[in-house]
Amino acid sequence: MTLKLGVIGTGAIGQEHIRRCSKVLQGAQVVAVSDINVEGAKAALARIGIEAEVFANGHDVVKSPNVDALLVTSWDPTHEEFTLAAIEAGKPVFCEKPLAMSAEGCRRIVDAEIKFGKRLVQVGFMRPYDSGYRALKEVITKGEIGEPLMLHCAHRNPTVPESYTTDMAITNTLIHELDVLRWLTEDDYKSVQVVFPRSTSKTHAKLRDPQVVLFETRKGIRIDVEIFVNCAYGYDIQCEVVGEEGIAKLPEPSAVQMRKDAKLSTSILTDWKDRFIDAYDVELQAFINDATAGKLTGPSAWDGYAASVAADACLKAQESGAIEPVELPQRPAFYNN
Ligand code: NAI
Ligand code: NAD
Ligand code: ISE
Repeated sequence: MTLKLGVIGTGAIGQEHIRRCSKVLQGAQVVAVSDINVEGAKAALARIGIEAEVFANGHDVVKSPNVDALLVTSWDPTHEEFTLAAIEAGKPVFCEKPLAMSAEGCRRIVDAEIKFGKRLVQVGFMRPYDSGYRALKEVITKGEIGEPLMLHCAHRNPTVPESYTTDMAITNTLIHELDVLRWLTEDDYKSVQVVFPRSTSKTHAKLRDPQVVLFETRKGIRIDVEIFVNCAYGYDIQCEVVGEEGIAKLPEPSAVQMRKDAKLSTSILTDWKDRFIDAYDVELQAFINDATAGKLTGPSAWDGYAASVAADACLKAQESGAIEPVELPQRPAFYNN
């Protein structure tokens, strides 16, 4: 059976996901797309070399009788609306991160899904599908470094556009760590503080960059995450776990080592599309398989909600400078495996 997909948002990642669902993965076909930039959507389909119906409004994609499942890859503030519409239509939906702009918005999605009575939402948290993160988790789970005590992490992008503001370092960028570090440590956040070092001259008036986010978890693990989105030199994701008996570090992406001109060097990637290319393939193949089988198993609406509860506390901490509590309610039984 072929799962017929509708894609809302044909920008950078929308095009990447259309390409992989059409040319790389098995069991799906993109039959409809929409973007507020309709000409851009048509040009994207032509570039990728597929034919699909182009709608001016994402809600028409959701309602189309030809569409079995949705990919929401439009701008962050539009995710909640389209995910709620997909649930109302009873169609599985893969929604890029963040699930919504606040915990309150995510909660509306969680409540709608529970009311529907069956999981329909997978959030685009791809790092748990990354082979490096999986290897790191295995080391921790097997007890090879003893109990984790501290994590030192960095999320660095080479540059961001003028439209990217201080809050987006949390809601658009740190949101990946907010999810993956819960998954990695099997723990939840207790409190958070945000501190601002001296700003880089490469930033602009509406973005304080870099930022350092400091967490304490319920088990007492201390986590520091540097977010630096104008780091200039590359796209660089770091995660080091300090345990009682040793230290485990996220592997670097493989790259050829060069000896040339009296230098020993390896290249650093510059784009998230390349850094997590395999993880995106695996997460979407899982969504296609699970949606076809009628049982979603990937990052859930509850995971999206949990990350956004922490994100809300981070946003508060950016403003207050104080240590802010992170108060995640008990997970409903609906989300137990
Ligand atoms: P983008 O700006 O390239 O694309 C967004 C697209 O959404 C644009 O084409 C825009 O015209 C369209 N759009 C906005 N409002 C719309 C509406 N109401 N109806 C239809 N189309 C609409 O942004 P990008 O980088 O592709 O990001 C899109 C989403 O993907 C974001 O939510 C972002 O957080 C997420 N993302 C996830 C990544 C990951 O690693 N999982 C990586 C990059 C982005
Ligand atoms: P983008 O701006 O390149 O693309 C978004 C597209 O969505 C645009 O073409 C825009 O016109 C369209 N769009 C916006 N609102 C829409 C709506 N209501 N209906 C239909 N289309 C709409 O952004 P992007 O980089 O592709 O990011 C898209 C989403 O993917 C974001 O939510 C982002 O957070 C997420 N993302 C996640 C990762 C990841 O690593 N998981 C990477 C990139 C992007
Ligand atoms: C982008 O939307 C992503 O999700 C990337 O993975 C992240 O590194 C980047 O900071 C975001 O803007």
